[in-house]
Amino acid sequence: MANSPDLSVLVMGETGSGKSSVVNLLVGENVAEVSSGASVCTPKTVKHEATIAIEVEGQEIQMRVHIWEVGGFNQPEAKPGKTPTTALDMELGPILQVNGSVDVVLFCMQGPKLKNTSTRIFEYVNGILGGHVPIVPVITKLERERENMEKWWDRNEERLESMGLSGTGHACITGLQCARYEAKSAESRASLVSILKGQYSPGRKSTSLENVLKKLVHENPREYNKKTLVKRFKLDSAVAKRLLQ
Ligand SMILES: Nc1nc2c(ncn2[C@@H]2O[C@H](COP(=O)(O)OP(=O)(O)O)[C@@H](O)[C@H]2O)c(=O)[nH]1
Ligand SMILES: [Mg+2]
Repeated sequence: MANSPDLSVLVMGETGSGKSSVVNLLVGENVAEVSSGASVCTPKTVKHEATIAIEVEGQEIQMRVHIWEVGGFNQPEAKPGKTPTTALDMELGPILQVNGSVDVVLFCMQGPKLKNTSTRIFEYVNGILGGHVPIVPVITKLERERENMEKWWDRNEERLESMGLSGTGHACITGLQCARYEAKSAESRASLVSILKGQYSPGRKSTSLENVLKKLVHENPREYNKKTLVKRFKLDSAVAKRLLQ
């Protein structure tokens, strides 16, 4: 556990689930490249910064947020039962080097086309980060939901609960920012900000990514040694040594 005045957020989910759009909503500018149907988006993890005004006990404060759009989930065709990803640990290594801690995971899933891939990716992410950090489902692409976007949750709550995605809050959103959906877009941003605000209690303890990776390394001793940690995860040798202790 570590104290940090800033909030660290991991935005995860399969390619096309709307991660970059969520980042742009939070930052308030188009900083993350949204993939078009034609272009293959980069599988790399990218960091963004946001300053978000929130009210705490009647006072406006500027919440500084480090947002990591985590890549590496670009193999949605993985065979059933196989890990649907390259390696989350490989993505977490560099984040650990730069950031050290994490407060919350926003796990993006497209509501109208909720896929089994998302379920498998979630199980994998949950296996590594679950129990350490809240993993909050962000259901995207809901602008065509009748009445309000939250209705999606009412219909699908049980299904998500059966996946273990419950009790951590949620957001039902659209990542589209166009005149037609202006009100829904503002609502979506407010939902996301509200999740982040909920994690931003003063004096809170952020989760140390080093501890998360340490546990992973110790649970899978055959997979990890100093050489793989330094080379594959691009970790400093001192950090690699600590993880193996
Ligand atoms: N209709 C709709 N399209 C969206 C929404 N969010 C993202 N998209 C589209 O879905 C595609 C993938 O979005 P992107 O944010 O790049 O997803 P990422 O690959 O997870 O980063 C792009 O074509 C976006 O324009 C949404 O809320 N509604
Ligand atoms: Mg993206």
